[in-house]
Amino acid sequence: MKNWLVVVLVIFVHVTSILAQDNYIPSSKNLENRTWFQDAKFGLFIHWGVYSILGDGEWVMQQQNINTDRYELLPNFFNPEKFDAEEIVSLAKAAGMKYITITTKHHDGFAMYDSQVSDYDIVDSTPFQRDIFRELEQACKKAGIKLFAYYSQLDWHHPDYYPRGKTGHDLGRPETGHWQDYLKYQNAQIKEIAENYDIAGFWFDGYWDQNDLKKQGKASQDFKLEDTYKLIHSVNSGLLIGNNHHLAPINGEDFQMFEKDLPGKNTAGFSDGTEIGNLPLETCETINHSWGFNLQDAHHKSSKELIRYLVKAAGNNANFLLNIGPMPNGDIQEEHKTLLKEVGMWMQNASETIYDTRAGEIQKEQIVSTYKKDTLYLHLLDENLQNISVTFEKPIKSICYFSSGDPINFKQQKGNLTFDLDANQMNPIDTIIQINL
Ligand code: FHN
Repeated sequence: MKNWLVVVLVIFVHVTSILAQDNYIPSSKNLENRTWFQDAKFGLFIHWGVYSILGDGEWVMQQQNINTDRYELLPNFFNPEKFDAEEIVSLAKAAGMKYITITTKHHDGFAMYDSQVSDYDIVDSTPFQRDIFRELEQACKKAGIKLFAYYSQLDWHHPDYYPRGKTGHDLGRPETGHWQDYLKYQNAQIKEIAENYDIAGFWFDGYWDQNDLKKQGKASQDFKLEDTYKLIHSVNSGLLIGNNHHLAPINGEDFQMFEKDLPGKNTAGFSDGTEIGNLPLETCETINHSWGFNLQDAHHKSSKELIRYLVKAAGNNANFLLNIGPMPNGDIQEEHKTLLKEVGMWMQNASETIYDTRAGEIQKEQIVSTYKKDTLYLHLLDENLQNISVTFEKPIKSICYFSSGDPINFKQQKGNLTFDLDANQMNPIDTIIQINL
């Protein structure tokens, strides 16, 4: 072989091995956890912080331009004596949820766990002095529910979150700061959460605060995501990392989430052109119109809407993370408790068609499908449907109504499956047809 060719080959092998090191390879524990995640299908999202006192959502600091020194008064009034981790976990469990994702720090920068890196946290700065994240961790463990930590990378409180991104400009902070020091602070908090709490993973948010500037060609700061992800996986390679950056997955992530939209849709404006990657998927949505507690928001979704969202998410291969915002006293609004119970009642009968499933091949406007092993479940989301005609080529053994078990006569010709529906078997929320293959 010519000398120059040997040199080129050596360089090529060296460069590819360096690249390979940079490419994240999930551990087998991580892959197992991803499968658990995909099987779990349904989780409870909790947005809770000192902002709940103001009853105007989690963006109140930004929306009302509250200076940091005034906002810092809020922890003094935060004493949620009705907070009961076990009650919240049992609400989630009764709803059929398998995990809880709660804000350990939202954009306001206030930590809802006992941070050793800062005293701006629930234990050191409130009269309550209890670590609600620890209490949830214990309650979750008892109930067999997994816990995820939401963490906002955007911070409206920390002085070193500077230069600022697209938000947090009029909050009275000095126009100075050291971005690298903010990253150290952020990573120290993330590390202590990963090390000190028994969690299943991280749910990041706020990356878009800088990235949206970058998209507009303006100067922006780099969160060095891959460093943070490496740090987390070096503490525990099994931890699942997702980031609500509204982009296709980035190296080091383990699941991809969509905000207020099913994968591939963009009705809410957060997923414009967002590619669906090949990681496990999740979609999050509010139970009313707000994430954090909003006193005036009475736009509660119906249990029918929530169940249908869950079914459609499963039919699109995604988990559904349904959000509630506890009140400042720690209690959950009665309407939300009732809705969770109603969803749970539906799950008691139909969870078999949701858990452990993957998206089935039949998807139409009002028909979604899920499958596992040799069973395909057709979810009919229109009670007035009279017959079904869909492309389906796999050989079918039998078809029945899932709830009654009553058989359905069908025809399958040239890859087309047809059958009539019995109006008496139709359900106003979701008529489930079981197809045995
Ligand atoms: O700004 C946040 C918002 O408060 C909330 O946390 C949602 C949840 O998906 N995410 C952000 C917006 O993308």
